[in-house]
Amino acid sequence: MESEMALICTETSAGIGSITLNNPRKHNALSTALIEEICAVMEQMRQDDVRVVILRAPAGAKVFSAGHDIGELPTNGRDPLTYNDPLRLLVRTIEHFPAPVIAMVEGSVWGGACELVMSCDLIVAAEDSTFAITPAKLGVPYNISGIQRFLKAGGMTLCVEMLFTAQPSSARRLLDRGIVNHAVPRDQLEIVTKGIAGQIVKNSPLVVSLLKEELRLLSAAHNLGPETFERVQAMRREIYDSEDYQEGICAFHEKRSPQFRGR
Ligand code: LCV
Repeated sequence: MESEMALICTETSAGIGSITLNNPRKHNALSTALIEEICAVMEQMRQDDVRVVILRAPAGAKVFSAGHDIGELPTNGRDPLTYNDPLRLLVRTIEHFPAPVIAMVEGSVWGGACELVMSCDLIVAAEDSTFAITPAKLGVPYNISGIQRFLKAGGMTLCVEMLFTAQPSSARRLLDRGIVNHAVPRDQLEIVTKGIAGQIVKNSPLVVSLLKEELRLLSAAHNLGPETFERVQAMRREIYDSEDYQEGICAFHEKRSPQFRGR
């Protein structure tokens, strides 16, 4: 069964649901509208007992997703990445989806889209795809759960480099660190991804669902205390209230390099 929404296309066949980001004009930026479409489709797939979801871009995409829709980031002193930010809702939808979600990555992945991909249960990437974690480039105070996800996925060494430089890293490098499950030639991407999905679909959906929840609970074992949490929130607020935060967004819109002054 195939269907087309404004910003995504979907298909379900033999228990495998496929969601294709389809807003090439904006390089699949994660706008509220696009995220709402994904969440609505995932709810339908949940009701239909879909056993695996593949999240992908159209075949041959140069950009998998450009990350948060920068035009939607607030510039009025409000926290840009709160608990109810659309990306956070999508990340939680994926985490709590009762079946595995596989990110099938082709092209470049930017900022919040890295977090989206890393929230999926498996990542199968084209070997020439790249990943850039960009808050330092844009001047955005990234939120705690997002940083925790990057840290868990990549470990401290790679995480520090990716966060501090904001430069793209190759899928091959991420494969070495165990962040992506497979880095394959582009022409193998769909075959490998569908092969994994096909294996999962053969297994007990109840057990797979239980395993997913157990892994989620076990890997979330180190939580911050309330005081630490509030201290980090206060540090983040200083940034989204800063001139540099405004400058980063402004520079993006004006298509120039930001001039950060540390204020
Ligand atoms: C809105 C966009 C975007 C976009 N939003 O094509 O993790 S955090 O903290 O950083 C978080 C807040 C976050 O995720 O921020 C976003 C991080 N993403 C990036 O830094 C990537 C921003 N985009 C780019 O650098 C380029 O667009 C790439 C390299 C992806 C593609 O470059 P290319 O020259 O092929 P354009 O830049 O011309 O983009 C085409 C249209 O898409 C819009 C962009 O403004 C342009 O719109 P107009 O045609 O109206 O000018 N666009 C691209 N990314 N994240 N809009």
